[in-house]
Amino acid sequence: MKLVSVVVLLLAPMLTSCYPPDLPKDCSDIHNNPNTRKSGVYTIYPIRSTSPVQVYCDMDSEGGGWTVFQTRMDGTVNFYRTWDQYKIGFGLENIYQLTRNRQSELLVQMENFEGNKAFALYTSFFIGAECDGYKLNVSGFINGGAGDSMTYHNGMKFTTIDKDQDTSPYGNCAIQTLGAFWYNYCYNTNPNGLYRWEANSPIYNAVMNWQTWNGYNNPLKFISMMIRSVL
Ligand SMILES: [Ca+2]
Repeated sequence: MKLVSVVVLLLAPMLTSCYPPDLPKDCSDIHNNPNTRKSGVYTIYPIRSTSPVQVYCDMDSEGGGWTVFQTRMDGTVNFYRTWDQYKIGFGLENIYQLTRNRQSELLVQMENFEGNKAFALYTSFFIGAECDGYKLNVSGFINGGAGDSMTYHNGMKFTTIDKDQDTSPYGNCAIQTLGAFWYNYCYNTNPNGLYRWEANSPIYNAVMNWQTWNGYNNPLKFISMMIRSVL
C-alpha cells in the first residue's frame, strides 16, 4: 500500500500539469491542437502569460504552424519607422524571445505583379537581444524558386531610420532605401522598402524586392516573412 501511494504522488504533477493548459508561445503550438488548424489571427504568449500578442498564423504553407511577423500586400501600412516602433510593432523583441528559446526556421514567401509565386526557406533562424542590435542569424537555405537573398544579411544588426547599424560608411541604409532591415551594404532584399503599386515604375534602390528572384529594381507585389519552431 505504501509503495502505491508513493507512485501516485510521483505521478500527481504529471496528471495535474494539464490544468491550466499551457498557453501557446507561437503558432506551432496552436497548430499542434487539431481544433485550431485554420489560418487566421490567434493570440500567442511569446514571453509570459501577461503579455498576449495577436498574430496571423499560416496553417497552410509548407506544413503550417507559421507565426507571421511581416506581410506586405499593399502600400497602406507605413513601414518607414523608428527603432522603437520596430522593436514593438514589427515585433523584434517578440522574435528575439521566441527564437532564443526555440530552434526556429524562417519562410519567406513572395509574389510579383505577373502573379508568379516563389519562396525561400531557411532551416535555422534566430536573432540576438536588443543590446546586440537584434543581430540576424540565418542559415540552411532551401530554394523554393526565389533564390537566396537573405544570407547576405546574416550577422547584420537591425537598422532603422534613427539607428544606423549597417556596414555602409556612406550613411544610413534605412534612410537611403526607405525601409528598415538587417542591412549590410546595403541589401539583397528590402522587404520593408517602398511599396510600389505597379511593376513598371521602378525607383532605383528603394523598392520592396528580393534580388535573386525579381531583380534589384523590380518591385514585388507581395512578401511575407514567418517563423516556425523546430521541435
Ligand atoms: Ca551606415
